Amino acid sequence: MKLINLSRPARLSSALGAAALLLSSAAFAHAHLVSSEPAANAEVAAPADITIHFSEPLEPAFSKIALADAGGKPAAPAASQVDKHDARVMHLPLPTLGAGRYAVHWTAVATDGHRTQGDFAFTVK
Ligand SMILES: [Cu+2]
Repeated sequence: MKLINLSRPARLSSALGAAALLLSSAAFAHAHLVSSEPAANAEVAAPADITIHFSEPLEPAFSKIALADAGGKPAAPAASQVDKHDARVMHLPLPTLGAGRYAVHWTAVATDGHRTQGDFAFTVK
């Protein structure tokens, strides 16, 4: 009787532990923005490209960066690319940008198929 009473909470806590592990590994597998160049809200000289570092490797086919000018028009004709040497990094080559504020929209699909996305802006002096 005493053994059964002791084993129940033990089983329950190990089940909770397994569930917590599953949850945290699923959350960990999402690709989150770690840093970017230009940084969010930075004021910079016209950059040659936008580079975003993510927490997880990306699926190149479904991940992208788009850039819009202050009027909402696309400002970068080239396609973004996942870095050949580090799949956690994505680049968008840029034409020479005029002064103004630009909005970056990124979509990142991690290797587990989970999609994350976000926006940030920067200003070209
Ligand atoms: Cu995920």
